[in-house]
Amino acid sequence: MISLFDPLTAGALHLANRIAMAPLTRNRAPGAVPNALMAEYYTQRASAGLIVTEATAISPQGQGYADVPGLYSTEQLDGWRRVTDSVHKAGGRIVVQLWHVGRISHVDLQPDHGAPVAPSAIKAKAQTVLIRDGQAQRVDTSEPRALDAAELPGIVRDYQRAARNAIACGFDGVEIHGANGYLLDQFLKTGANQRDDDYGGSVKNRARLMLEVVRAIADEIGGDRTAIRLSPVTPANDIVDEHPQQTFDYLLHQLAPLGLAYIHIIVGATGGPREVEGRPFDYEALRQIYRKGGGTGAWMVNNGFREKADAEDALAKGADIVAFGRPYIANPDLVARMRQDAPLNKLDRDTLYGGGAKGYTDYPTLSEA
Ligand code: 8OZ
Repeated sequence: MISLFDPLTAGALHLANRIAMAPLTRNRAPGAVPNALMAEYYTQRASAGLIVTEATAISPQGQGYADVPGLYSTEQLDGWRRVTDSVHKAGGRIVVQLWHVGRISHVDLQPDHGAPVAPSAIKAKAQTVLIRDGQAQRVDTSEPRALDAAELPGIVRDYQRAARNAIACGFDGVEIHGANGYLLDQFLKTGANQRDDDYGGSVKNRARLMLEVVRAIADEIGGDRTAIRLSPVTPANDIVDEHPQQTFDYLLHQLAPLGLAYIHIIVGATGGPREVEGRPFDYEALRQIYRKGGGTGAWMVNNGFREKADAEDALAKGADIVAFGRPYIANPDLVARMRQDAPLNKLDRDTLYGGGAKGYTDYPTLSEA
């Protein structure tokens, strides 16, 4: 039987174990610049087989929340370099999650207070976070404008440049955020995409932008350092697809030959149940399509894993890596705790988004408890 503690090679990534730290938005990068506190937080979690950073904006237009980091300015790259150096010194592996929020943004976060961009001018029934008078505040997302097809090559180049930046500042690879109702998921799914050009309508057209981004990044840094996160049926950020199985079967068939490091699947509703009412999905069939198409990347699963037995059951059913989100916020030494069957620290929900060290770098390890 495969254990969570067995090593694994995923493309060019050599992981000491199969426990990944899932990407987690924590809003502790004022000015969008990664800082020393973030380096401490990630370094505390370096015993994970792989750390996937919080979602990180590829461009100012890709920003949609207060105090999330970016990967496009010199200052940001210098900040990330300190994070990757420190994680590597502690023996860890770290990839950065590349993010463009699309319509999940607010004019106050956009260059020149412009409208957020989207496949179509359809407003999401969703909220984002702004800082007003020093306080984090939830606000409705702004009305987006539809992207002109002529703007899309520039967005692909922004992703490609961010991937190049990622390698330049020491990341082991990148994970493309293709999930949770952000730009690439908006193009992919019928609920947000009503375009009538080459980027809308058929599955092939809706998947085009995502596949262009994956191929451009794989060309730039190697497929074996490139990964993607997908959420076939999540309702997060007001996203829906009429025929998710058909959409994702096509997508995984196209991703299979690209030699990616791993495919990261959010099972069910992000942060919620793994079964979504009215949205059945066959994940096993999806993995088979990827494997039959020649896909050699590791299969990473995520969402609501907490118990070791539950995670090992996922490995027994064909997953290669399990990504833990909330347990990693509260347990920097999650790997040691799982190894020893030690109890987990309790999550403090009040300190998830924004703030400082409290609820971020002050969760105790076993030796401190
Ligand atoms: C929680 C809060 C803000 C953003 C996602 C990047 O859902 C996020 C996110 C999560 O993928």
